[in-house]
Amino acid sequence: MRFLAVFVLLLAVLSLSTAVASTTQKPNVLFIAVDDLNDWIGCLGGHPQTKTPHLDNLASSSLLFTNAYTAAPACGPSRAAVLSGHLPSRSGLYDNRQKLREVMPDAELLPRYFSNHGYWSAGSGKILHYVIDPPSWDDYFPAKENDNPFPRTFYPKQRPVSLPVGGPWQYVETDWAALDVSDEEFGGDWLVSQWIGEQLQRPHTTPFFLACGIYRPHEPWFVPKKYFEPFPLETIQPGPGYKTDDVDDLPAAGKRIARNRYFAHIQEQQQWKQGIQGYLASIYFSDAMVGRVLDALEKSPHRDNTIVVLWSDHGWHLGEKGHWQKFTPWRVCDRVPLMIRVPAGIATSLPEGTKPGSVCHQTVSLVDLFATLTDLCSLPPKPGIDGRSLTPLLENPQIAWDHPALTQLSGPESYAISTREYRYIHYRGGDEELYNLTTDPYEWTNLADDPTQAARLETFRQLAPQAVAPR
Ligand SMILES: [Ca+2]
Ligand SMILES: [Ca+2]
Repeated sequence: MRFLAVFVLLLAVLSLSTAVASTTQKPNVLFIAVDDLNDWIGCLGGHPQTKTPHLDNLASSSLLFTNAYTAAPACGPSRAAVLSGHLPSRSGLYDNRQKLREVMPDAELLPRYFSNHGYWSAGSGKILHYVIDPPSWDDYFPAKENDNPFPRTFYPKQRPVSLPVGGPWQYVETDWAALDVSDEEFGGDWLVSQWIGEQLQRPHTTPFFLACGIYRPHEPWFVPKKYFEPFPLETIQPGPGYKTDDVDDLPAAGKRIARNRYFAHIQEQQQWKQGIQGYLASIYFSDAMVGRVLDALEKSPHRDNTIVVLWSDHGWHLGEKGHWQKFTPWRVCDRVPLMIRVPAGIATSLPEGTKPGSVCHQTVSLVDLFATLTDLCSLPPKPGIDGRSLTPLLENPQIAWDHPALTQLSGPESYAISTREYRYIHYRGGDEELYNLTTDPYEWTNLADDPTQAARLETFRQLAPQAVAPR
């Protein structure tokens, strides 16, 4: 009897230790989303005045994708696609006015999927579009019960500060200013990076999926004044993709999206340089906040078994094609920063990890992240999702990869398709554009009416999304 009791106890200890070993062996995930960060960052060769030392440093220890595209050029549908694994044309979530849980009431989002497979999932800051979606997380800062992802943030008392209101159409947050506050007094992303850093540095008994949502450079471009200092107003230059007569060769549907009231108003108010300065300062601030998180990881016991993914939900126009803001089919708005770092020896599907400083020019989509992360963490593939694991590219960024990226505009019939060499745009009503990225990375010359491109246009038409979900 005593022998049996000892035997049972031994079995229990053995099975417990096996369970602990098998869970602690799984890699952790640090999932960093930056809001409205376009391709101006240093490691993508963007705006010559951008300062992104920490992003560039992360790229030098990661694999950087130079042709990663968003599933939609707006916060709500882009983030919903990443976290659900479903493109807008599948889910029916096309624009910011649609509520996630009205469109996808039962979707098991990425953090919940990780939780359901033995992970502790937590987040801070903006990961979904202005909601936390409490059932998707084990923990959140601020507390998930309030369903508000933003911690306290300093705002000037008198607003607008810099850009007068042009009319009721103007988004209340379109404004910029250097604030006379410290990072800590500013709060916001500083508090998010503080909480994420604390989670990274404490012991964990289960693997973690930790999501860090950095809100800048989303508007308003209010950040502490020290982030404005490297960008004196008299030195400010437009983005490298700006060209004055660029809209002339767009079809009518393209012209309607391109020139918007914002850019005209900003130019009229002589605030263009100030706006660019505010965006550069906000990028520099967000880079510093990402740096705080990465420093915390560097000093944490989890450094060597944590996968890092950094992505932006979509890009931004600051005058390119006469446009200010987002919601467009062009590359400055649809191409996004994406980097993935996998340390060696932690992912069964990628034993060597990613090669530091490697670069992949193949076309990928943010919707691929769901399948990629479950693959890297040896979780069962989620059935029925869009996208595919990028692990083969993480292993060898040069391999053939013919998977065009679909970026959906605000409805089923308007979209852009990106390959490594070309981009095709289709608008509801039938207008089209075509660009050769090899010779024309800023999409200045629309080739849709060029008779020599007829066969290529036809090939792209065949790639139109099929069986699209209604809006
Ligand atoms: Ca956004
Ligand atoms: Ca043009």
